[in-house]
Amino acid sequence: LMGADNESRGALVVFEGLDRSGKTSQCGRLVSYLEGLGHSVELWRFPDRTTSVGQMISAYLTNNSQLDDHTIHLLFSANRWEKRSLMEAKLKAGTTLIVDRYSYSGVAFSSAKGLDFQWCKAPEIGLIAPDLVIYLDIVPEKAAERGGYGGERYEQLEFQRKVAQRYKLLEDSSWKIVDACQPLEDVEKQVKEIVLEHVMTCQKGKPVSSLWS
Ligand code: DGP
Ligand code: NA
Ligand code: NA
Repeated sequence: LMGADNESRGALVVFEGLDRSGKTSQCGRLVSYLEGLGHSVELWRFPDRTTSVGQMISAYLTNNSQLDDHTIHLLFSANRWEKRSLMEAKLKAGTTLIVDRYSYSGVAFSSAKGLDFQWCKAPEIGLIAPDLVIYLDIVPEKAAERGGYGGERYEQLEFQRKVAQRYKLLEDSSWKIVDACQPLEDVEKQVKEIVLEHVMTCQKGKPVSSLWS
């Protein structure tokens, strides 16, 4: 069958947004929904704190270690690279991946510290490009009110404001913006509609491509 591989491949769907924008619950709900429709689907997240690189990242985020800004940036990127081949294999085998954060977090958070924007993008070149990025859009003040932030390094209002500005510079044609200030159920409904309309049909025949495209 011509093009059978591409036609049957899974979609790479990435969720992005500020801390406390609701990504983690929306990812979980979407995975359950797609499973219910009979799709082969897996929930992934970055950073993946289970690997040895991920454990270094986790220690940094919980303020149990100090690292130079460039160093931690490259570790976050390495954490995505160590999963790249598995990601490609899953997609080609027909499994859709719903991913909680990806390269956009990498660039938005590090450049918000003042690192050069293009320098931040460079190590992400060659990672698999998402078919769809769902940006859960929430004003930083609203996010901060949501049960308060936990104690992790980046969970501060002033810093999250800068991250939001950087995210705006990363928006491209693969992005769909969802108003995350709405009730959870309304966000969920919109996310499902977007995924059904733009991914579960559109990725047919579209080969896996690379960042930044
Ligand atoms: P999470 O486990 O999704 O809450 O993410 C942990 C924190 O790390 C969160 O504040 C976002 C930030 N983060 C996620 N990915 C990256 C990255 O690639 N680079 C940087 N600098 N920060 C990241
Ligand atoms: Na967090
Ligand atoms: Na999260």
